[in-house]
Amino acid sequence: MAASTSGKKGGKSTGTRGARKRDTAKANHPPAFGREEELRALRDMLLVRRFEEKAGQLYGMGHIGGFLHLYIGQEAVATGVFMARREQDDVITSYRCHAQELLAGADPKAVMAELTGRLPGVSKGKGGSMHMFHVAGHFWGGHGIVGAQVPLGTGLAFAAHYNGEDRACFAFFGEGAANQGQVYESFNMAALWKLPVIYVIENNRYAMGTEIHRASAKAEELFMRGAAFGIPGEQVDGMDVRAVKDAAERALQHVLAGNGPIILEMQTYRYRGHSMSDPAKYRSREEVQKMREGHDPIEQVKRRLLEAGWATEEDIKAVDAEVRKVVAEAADFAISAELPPEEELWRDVYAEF
Ligand SMILES: Cc1ncc(C[n+]2csc(CCOP(=O)(O)OP(=O)(O)O)c2C)c(N)n1
Repeated sequence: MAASTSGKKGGKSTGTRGARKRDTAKANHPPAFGREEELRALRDMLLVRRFEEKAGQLYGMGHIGGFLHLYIGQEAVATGVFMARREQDDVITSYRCHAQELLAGADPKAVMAELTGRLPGVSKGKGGSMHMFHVAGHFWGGHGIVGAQVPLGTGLAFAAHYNGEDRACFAFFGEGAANQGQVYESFNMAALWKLPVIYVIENNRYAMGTEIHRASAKAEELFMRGAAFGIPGEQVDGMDVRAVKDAAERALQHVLAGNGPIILEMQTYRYRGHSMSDPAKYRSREEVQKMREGHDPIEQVKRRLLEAGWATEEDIKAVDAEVRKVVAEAADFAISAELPPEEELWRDVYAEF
């Protein structure tokens, strides 16, 4: 499932002329996790999944209005990247942003309260599902305009580079956004100035209802999209949290060594519709079922924990129960918290310096 245009670990990129295939045997067997890493991955992915399931329920009950894009199925991508990133590294993404917000350290209560439009929400109830930030955790949103976060993420990397700070940026975007002009303008500047930015393409195969082959040339090789700029790329099994963490770690070393940007194409899948209003009739039930049964990122971790004897079924259930409690408390808080008063409409319109 994985290929690369760099072929090298960390170090200097070999460029993209004559793209090299990565050692696929190795790519299919990413470095094993230790017990603590497996348990962290399990907890983090369960937190994201249970949070999203609860958000979906609250939407159905009418507690959440407007847009709601869920991350269910894609948990390994954000989780693996956050396991690799250092505290000071920046992260920015699209409207499908609850996972990154939680993993950056935002309080689940405040995240859920943002979804229900309440004052203690992370954006004071004024941003909603698509516009959440966690500055203390170096998470810069949450952007509703497709692709807008790519130049912004490039700018974050420019700031780090310009100020001589030891910081890189992970800029996430979908495979649909990968066809946009602003993405290539960003690639050009990032490559020209050798900016420490890791472009994470979350290839979940559908941009709203459009299957990737209907919209993208060379749909099987999105990791090659930086070729004209000399940006190396790698295709990663985005359903395997170990593969994601490994690739993100190597990509981080690459950009921090001053080699300029790199692209990681995460091959992933979303189980639910694009947003809550999408009945997802453009694909078969069997297709979704096949991914759930054969590739689910959480089931993979559970299986490995059990096989290694690092956890029992009861231990795993206990982690799930603890996460469910956190999420249930977040939901209770979010439906009862105070609504923003009318004067909040006029606050935060312009930045104050
Ligand atoms: C500039 C712009 N064009 C169109 C839209 C409407 N729109 C919202 S999401 C989306 C599809 C994006 O798909 P992709 O980048 O693959 O991300 P995914 O939703 O799969 O995570 C579109 C066309 C928008 N929000 N912004």
